[in-house]
Amino acid sequence: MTTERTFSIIKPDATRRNLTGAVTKMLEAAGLRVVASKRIHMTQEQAEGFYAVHKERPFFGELVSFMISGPVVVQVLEGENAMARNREVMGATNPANAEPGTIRKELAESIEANTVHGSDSLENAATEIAYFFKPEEIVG
Ligand code: RTP
Ligand code: MG
Repeated sequence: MTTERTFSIIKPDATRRNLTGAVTKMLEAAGLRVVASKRIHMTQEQAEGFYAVHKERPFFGELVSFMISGPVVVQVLEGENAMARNREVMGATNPANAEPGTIRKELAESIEANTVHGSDSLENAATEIAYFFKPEEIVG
């Protein structure tokens, strides 16, 4: 059994609808522990840097605009198989394809305004955590 850490963002569609608690409740119910959390309003440069891997995708500009359209909550989640477990409770990128009981099925508005981000590998998780948090801000 290995305890992992992964990175999560509660996106602007969720903060706008006052759903940060509802999202966090679902993450905790899935066995994930919030070991760092802060509410921020990303700058355009921060969002472009975070999503640099998607730079060539057709939706890049819209994605960055959406992510800076309001505050977000960035979190570090800890638990057994945290990365995969978080992806599972998030559900499919497009809420229309997400399984019942997942965050995106229950709460998301659209493929873009899909309520949460979650790291898709342990390597990316480490990079994404370091992008937003200093080591001393994470309390396990
Ligand atoms: P995320 O990175 O946010 O956890 O989501 P994901 O892995 O499920 O999706 P990904 O393919 O990495 O895409 C990143 C985010 O871009 C937006 N998106 N829009 N308009 C579109 O076709 C489209 N496709 C993706 C979503 O907000 C997605 O979460
Ligand atoms: Mg992704």
